[in-house]
Amino acid sequence: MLRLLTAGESHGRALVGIIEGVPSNMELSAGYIDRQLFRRQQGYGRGGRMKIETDKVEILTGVRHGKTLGSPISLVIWNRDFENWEDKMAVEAVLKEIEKVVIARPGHADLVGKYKYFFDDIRNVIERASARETAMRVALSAVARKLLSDLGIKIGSHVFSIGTASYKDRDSIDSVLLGILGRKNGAEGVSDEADKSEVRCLDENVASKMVQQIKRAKKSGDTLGGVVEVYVTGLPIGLGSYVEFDRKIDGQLAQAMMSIQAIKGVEIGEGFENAGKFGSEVHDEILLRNRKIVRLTNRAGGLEGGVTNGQPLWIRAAMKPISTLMKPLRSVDLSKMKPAEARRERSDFCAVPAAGVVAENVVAPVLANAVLEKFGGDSMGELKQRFAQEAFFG
Ligand code: EPS
Repeated sequence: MLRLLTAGESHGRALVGIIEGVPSNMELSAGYIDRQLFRRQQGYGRGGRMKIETDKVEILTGVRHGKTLGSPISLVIWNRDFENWEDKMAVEAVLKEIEKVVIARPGHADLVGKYKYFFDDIRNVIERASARETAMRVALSAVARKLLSDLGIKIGSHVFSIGTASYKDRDSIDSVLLGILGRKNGAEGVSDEADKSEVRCLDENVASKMVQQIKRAKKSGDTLGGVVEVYVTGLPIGLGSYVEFDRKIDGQLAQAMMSIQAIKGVEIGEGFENAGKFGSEVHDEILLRNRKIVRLTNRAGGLEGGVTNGQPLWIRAAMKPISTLMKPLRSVDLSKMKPAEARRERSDFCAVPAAGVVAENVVAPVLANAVLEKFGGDSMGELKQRFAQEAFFG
């Protein structure tokens, strides 16, 4: 089974990570991981930091001559911005006076972090709570994504809405998605198309409305959230299980998505929309065609009973607007216990396009774990052989 661990402060020297449990003999290069890191850094609405960082991973252990060894794989991403923060983020004590952050931003981890860890400087909280952490999470997840990709399991995402800029109805986007998902590249084709847009949106008109909204938010010192959708194709029937709560794969996927910074809602398919409909309008009928079971709809989002059902997996996630505002909200100076405006910090205005890339990557370890649990194997050859012989797609 896969185990992942990340470490690193946003403006510290580096982000580091370990992934353990990857079978041997899987081809893996830094370039494969870097492609996901590059995609995560794109998108209209990012702030100044992304001009400083060009994230590249170094593989330190677990890979030899381009193939995994079955041993723990450790990665490092150096923070380029660290050179501007050497004193502020020094490991050793520094003699200089370092200004403390004492005003908490509403919606951020600032206030709770200060009280939980007993800090007099909110900088200690900001540094780890920052979404910079997702760079390493994506890097580690990309390793699991490679494992899935080698088995033909493809992942993709697109941005469904930013602020109120959204598709008018589901049908207009579903017909486009259905076409893409049916092609050779499966769900990865969704990302290939979405990546052509600066907001990762599949429809030009909706995309330009999204850009307009972000521009307006930026002008007024505000921020915006949105909804992203992740798809996975090539999944066999039977990943996850209904027999015990913690083996339900929808629960595991929700945890992976919900733990991305600023994600506040997760649904499988259109979970919330379906709650207001009749059962007859929601469930996907089971039909026979040429003695084969077929489903004409996928409202369940590829999961029934916490188990993959052979249909494309479809997960939606809602991101709240970023909590660092240039037009700050009211807060409190905790050193003086007096009202104050929240701190203005360099920040993104909208990171929804990047969140989609993070989301599509973080589902990979969950699914790779389920694949390893069901099919097993210490080497990629073994896993591939078992998958080819035993995977049932319906
Ligand atoms: C972030 C604030 C900004 C973002 C950062 C997340 O960083 P800074 O405060 O250094 O300008 O750029 O995102 C990343 C660094 C990244 O790699 O995604 C925050 O407050 O969470």
